[in-house]
Amino acid sequence: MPESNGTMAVRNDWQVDEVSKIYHTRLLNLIYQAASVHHQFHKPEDIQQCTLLSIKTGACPEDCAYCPQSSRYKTNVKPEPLLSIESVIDSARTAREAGSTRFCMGAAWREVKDDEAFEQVLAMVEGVSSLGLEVCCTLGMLTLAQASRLKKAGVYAYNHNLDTGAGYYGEIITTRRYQERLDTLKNVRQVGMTVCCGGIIGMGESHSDRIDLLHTLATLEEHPESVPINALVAVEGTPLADQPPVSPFELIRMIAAARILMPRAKVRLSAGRAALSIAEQALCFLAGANSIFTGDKLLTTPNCDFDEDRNMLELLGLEAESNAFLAAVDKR
Ligand code: SAM
Ligand code: DTB
Ligand code: SF4
Repeated sequence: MPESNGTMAVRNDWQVDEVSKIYHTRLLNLIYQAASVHHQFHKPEDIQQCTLLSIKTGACPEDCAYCPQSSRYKTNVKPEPLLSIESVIDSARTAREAGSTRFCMGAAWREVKDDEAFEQVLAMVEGVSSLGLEVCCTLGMLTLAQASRLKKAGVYAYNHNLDTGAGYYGEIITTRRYQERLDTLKNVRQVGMTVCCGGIIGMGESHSDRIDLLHTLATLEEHPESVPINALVAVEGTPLADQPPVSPFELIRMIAAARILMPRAKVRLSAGRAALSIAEQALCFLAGANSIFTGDKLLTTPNCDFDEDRNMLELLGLEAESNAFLAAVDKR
């Protein structure tokens, strides 16, 4: 609802029927509304580039039906132990040189344990953060004490996705509850890390499951600063391997709705981008997406070609947020 000065208020008291109405708006109308919100709250030509690195791959005890890293499914992912601190810092340096301003380390863990591996992750965080990059981690569930140690080591954002609506969650994951995800998000908030939380479409969920996910995210006490919207990458061997690909227009709709509901958030066009044409990605950006993952790999699946991404951004008149950012870091 516009305020008297013409700007939109940031709300976290959305009702499900309001979210539903936004979600079901005629597509071009929805994109137009989302673009207006985007222009009010962001510099629309800025796109943040982020790099993902799987620091510990595969052999995860969880049963997330979409995930090639679960030990329960026979996929092509080869389990790898925790990477060395030096190799992670080297990768972060390369990512920085390639224009990324955020570096996200992912581990195929159900939860963080208070062990030697956690100490090593804390050292990785310190190293990456000293390069001037926004450090993001996604390591599974966290206690308050673990969250606090990560924050102290220099973590800027913690990624922990709700993945889908509460009602559909049990169809996708049985080894941990929705409430446990919310508890981790609460711990992340409490210690002052920023929250990165979004979901996946294309897992067989209904429109109303997506609306529930958007509603839960947009009614958190504080909106996540970062909302990744993923389209399922259907990986052979996982229970969702045969899911038909989701239409790019559904992804665009989801991005637009997230942008309208959470105006200040960075909305990230995440997994599934490699299947989109430039024209489809352009609509995602118009609908309010302002971040992408670059580099040849996401965590375990292929991503877009780096040079093609460069050309796309130039073609669309978009800028990697990094330029100004890196100049500022270099002057420090
Ligand atoms: N193990 C940690 C966890 O589950 O929180 C961190 C890593 S996990 C791979 C991070 C997120 O990646 C998941 O929550 C899910 O949203 C997304 N993801 C994983 N596999 C995917 C796939 N095949 N397609 C789309 N998104 C996926
Ligand atoms: C998120 O929402 N998407 C990224 C990031 N957060 C960690 C991960 C996507 C993973 C896609 C499957 C893979 O490459 O293994
Ligand atoms: Fe494990 Fe995370 Fe994959 Fe679930 S999404 S199986 S917790 S790595």
